[in-house]
Amino acid sequence: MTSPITTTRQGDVLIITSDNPPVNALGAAVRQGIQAGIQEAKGDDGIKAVVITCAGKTFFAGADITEFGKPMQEPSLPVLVDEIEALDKPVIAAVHGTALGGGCEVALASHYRIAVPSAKFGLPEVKLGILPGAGGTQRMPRVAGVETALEMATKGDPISAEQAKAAGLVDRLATEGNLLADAVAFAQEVIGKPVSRSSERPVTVDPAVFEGFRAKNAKRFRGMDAPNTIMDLIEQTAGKPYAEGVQAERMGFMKLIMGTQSAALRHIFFAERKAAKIDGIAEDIALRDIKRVGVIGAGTMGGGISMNFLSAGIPVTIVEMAQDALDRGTGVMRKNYEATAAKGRMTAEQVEGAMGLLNPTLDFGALGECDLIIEAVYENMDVKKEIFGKLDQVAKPGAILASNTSYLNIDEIAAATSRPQDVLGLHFFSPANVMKLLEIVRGAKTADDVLATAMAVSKKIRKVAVIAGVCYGFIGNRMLMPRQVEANKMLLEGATPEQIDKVHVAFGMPMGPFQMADLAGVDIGWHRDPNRIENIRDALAAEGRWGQKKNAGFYDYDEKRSPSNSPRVAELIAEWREKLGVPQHEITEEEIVVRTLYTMVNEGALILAEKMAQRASDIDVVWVYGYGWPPYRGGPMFWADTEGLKKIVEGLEKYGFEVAPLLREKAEKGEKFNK
Ligand code: 3H9
Repeated sequence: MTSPITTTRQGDVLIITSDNPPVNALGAAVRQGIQAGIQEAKGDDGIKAVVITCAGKTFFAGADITEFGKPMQEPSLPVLVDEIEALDKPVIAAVHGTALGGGCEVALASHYRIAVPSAKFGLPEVKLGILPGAGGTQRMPRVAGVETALEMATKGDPISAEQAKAAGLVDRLATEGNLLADAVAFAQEVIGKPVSRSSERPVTVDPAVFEGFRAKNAKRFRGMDAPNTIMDLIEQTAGKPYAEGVQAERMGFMKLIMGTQSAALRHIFFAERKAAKIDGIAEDIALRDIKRVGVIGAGTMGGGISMNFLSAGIPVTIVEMAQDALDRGTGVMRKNYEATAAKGRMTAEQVEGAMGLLNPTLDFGALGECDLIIEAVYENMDVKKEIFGKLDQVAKPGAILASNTSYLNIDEIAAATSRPQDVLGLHFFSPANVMKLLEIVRGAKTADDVLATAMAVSKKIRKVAVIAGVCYGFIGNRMLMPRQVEANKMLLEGATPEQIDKVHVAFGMPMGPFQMADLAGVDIGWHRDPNRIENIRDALAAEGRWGQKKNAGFYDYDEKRSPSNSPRVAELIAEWREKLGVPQHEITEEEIVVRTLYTMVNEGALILAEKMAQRASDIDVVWVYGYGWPPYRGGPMFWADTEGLKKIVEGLEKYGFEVAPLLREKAEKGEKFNK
């Protein structure tokens, strides 16, 4: 087998080039090749300096994650980076694309770093539940300071080459497109100078930095093993010799990689990528060209959906029925962009650039110029059918017609047109310009190329998309239903909203079912008839307790939106308990877990058996990216596997639920949802 590493010479500089698509992961063959290159430099007096660089779209994006859990092939990455650093001839890392994880560690072990301005540097290991295990926790504080090291290693977000230069991580910026020549010139300048090894630099230790960082991020890192381990490690080893530090790093790495959280996070990494694969459709199927998108409805959803495309440089025609609604909608979009700009995440020109791609109109016929049209009006089948009937008249042949419905039957909507093959669901989550998840709903007649095009478009607008079948609520909302039903029942049986929410927050969710209701609006889906009060939620809505926006919902809120338990809600619950004569019992944490989480797994098993999701890992992706399921628990189906399917079946039976046949079958066979 040919090596992904080649070495070439330019004068007395040895260039070690990796070509290991798609992302130059540092697999065994790459490590062996680099090691051989370093040996070559060591043994040849004619070589005075080394440049390490990569072909293709990026510098090394990290260790090869697919090797984790398999027997290690020599040299390991920690050994290799030490060998790079130990060379007594200058080594220059020439970086383009993303130097991530092990890739960043290779750069840190090199004596100098040169990067093109578009390059990025990051230590994303924490997102896989592990820590930088090839000296990163030790070299980064020495090169860029403790604060930058803490930020990068515990949060995992990459920084730009400019930021890296300001932090001392990059020594020189190269000209875009001229990286190798600039790197060789740099190498020639430093030939003969004593090499500066990162591991030999001192670390400046200020206890206040750790204290401040911990305090600021306590909530963010709640329940998460990796960032907490990384903080402890950097703090405990700062000021200690490098050799001692890397030993502690190794132990921390091994402990984390064996843990369930890391397994869950790695599962989600691959699940997200697997979700993009559509069963039964060839990856190279010809796609439809999407040059302009149409959006029907300039409300919260329509506006948010439009922003995704505008931000990606795709022109949008947005249609409303009345001028004031159109103006209000476009005004909100502009305000949202300006808020992003105020936070420094967009320039004023970018705001104008995005808004300049928007064509707001009252003319439905203007949709005739669009290649993809997304309907985002309120949830009513008759209204949607009428719109799709009209759309059928104006849309050009081959245009993709999508509904943003959260629950309704896509096949029924498609039947209102003469081209059901062009119709599908594109279910965005609110706020649509922020939330990563997109459910692509495949109708009975949706054409393969329509589905594949939607998947490709979702990538362009940086969504994580999952294919769902036509069923009430698709994947996410369908699984939410049993949770809501049981949470409400438990209120009547003796639980309090805070008791149920607390269990969910302790589990790692950003909020529990009642906190979520208050945030979304207790009035959502309410029939708005104050005389028709059928449950506690209706009672709250009828009293104007619509949630956070009214400072009152299932909780009371002060002016800072801090919640407190509401005596009025307790009164209302008590009234309903008495009125319905519901027997009371003490509700334990176990009961809450079974009734609100195990029931979701049960519903997930039904969804899988009905083939409404392509695979269990797709369900996990939906919950992690759409509903705040803690990624370190891997999504409901992965979590069910770690909890034990037998235990889930027993729990469901104990509380009288009908167990989904697929769940029972897997439990009996000792199988898992995710292999
Ligand atoms: C580490 O470095 C540990 C060390 O500190 C210590 C070790 C001792 N390995 O995302 P894409 C695959 S931990 C193997 O769609 P993009 C990916 O699965 C690592 N495979 O592309 C996909 O395969 P497929 C720290 C990898 O352009 C294909 O490449 N590094 C790896 O949207 C394309 O990926 C990270 O965590 C890998 N490391 O984004 C970085 N990375 O086509 C993880 C990707 O079969 N990677 N693949 O589905 C990323 O963040 C993105 O892939 C990247 C490119 C930004 C690089």
